[in-house]
Amino acid sequence: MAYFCLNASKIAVSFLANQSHSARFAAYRLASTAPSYQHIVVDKQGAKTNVGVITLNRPKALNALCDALMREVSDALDDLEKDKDVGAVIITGSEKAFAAGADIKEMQNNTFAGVYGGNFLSHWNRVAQCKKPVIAAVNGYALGGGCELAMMCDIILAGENARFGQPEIAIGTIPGAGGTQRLIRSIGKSKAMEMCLTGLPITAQEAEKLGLVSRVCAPKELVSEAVKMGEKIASHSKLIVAMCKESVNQAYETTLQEGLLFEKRTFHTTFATSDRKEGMTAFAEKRSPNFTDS
Ligand code: DAK
Repeated sequence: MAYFCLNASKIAVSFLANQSHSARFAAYRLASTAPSYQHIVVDKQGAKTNVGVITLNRPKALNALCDALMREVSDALDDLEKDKDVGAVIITGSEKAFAAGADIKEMQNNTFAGVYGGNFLSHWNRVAQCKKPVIAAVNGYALGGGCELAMMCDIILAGENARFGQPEIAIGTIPGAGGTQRLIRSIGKSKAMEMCLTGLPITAQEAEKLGLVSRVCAPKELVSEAVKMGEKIASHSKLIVAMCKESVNQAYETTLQEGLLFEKRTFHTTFATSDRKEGMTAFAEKRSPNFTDS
């Protein structure tokens, strides 16, 4: 196992010469040096090691999203966003749990004054603010904050065993990281209301039918399928991908007319980039484009 430096300040990369799950994907493991991660593992995967993979790793608590874990996710995203090679990021958990929610035991003695005054968990939004595409690869439980974390991602792939739910109502509170807002935009009012008010989860198959997830895979193939998707995205211009993500997200944030205007202006802006010219020239010359992300 050979180690080499990727980011002098923070990240060391170890080449895993005999990564088993696919000969097509050379897998690299990022071992954070200062500070090291306690609750997550960060890898770079794919044939070109250009897909960042953040694996939530608190198995005894079913990946309950304690404050320290979410801060590590933010730090990892900071690093992967700065990494010029990385074209897409995956957030995943274990086969049993993507995440069973925010850490209830950590929250149980909080007070209104404390959470309101301290702007409790406000850094969670870092995931939704990532400029690079983020894919959630969800096996097992995605409950409460786990479901909300998945919905902060751009695309959700689900294993056949995935369960999505907003059970906060059963512990005397309500969703606090987008469950009452993003769910309704994704699956409509009636089903979102049903999930939030009953607290009962839905299956991966229902989630696919409702449009919450883009595809359902065999649990063991979930991460490699997500990496394949990440590689496809990473094969395009990172600059244009970021513009496209920003434009699609406008559909969530604005009216149709404002969104259409944003899209048109962003489309026009692609004509100020080298990659737009290269992409169209390569098509006309019947060759693959050489994008420079500029
Ligand atoms: N927090 C802490 N520990 C948890 C946990 C959680 N959410 N979920 C599971 N665990 C722990 C259990 O306590 C148990 O620990 P030990 O007893 O072994 O020490 C261990 O994980 C295994 O769990 P179980 O024994 O319960 O396992 P089962 O297979 O029997 O049941 C389950 C699995 C997922 C059905 C069950 O554990 C469960 O119902 N978990 C709680 C699910 C839940 O209610 N989730 C919502 C939490 S509230 C915000 C951001 C986020 C949030 C709010 C605001 N802002 C940005 C403002 C989010 C809030 C939430 O998510």
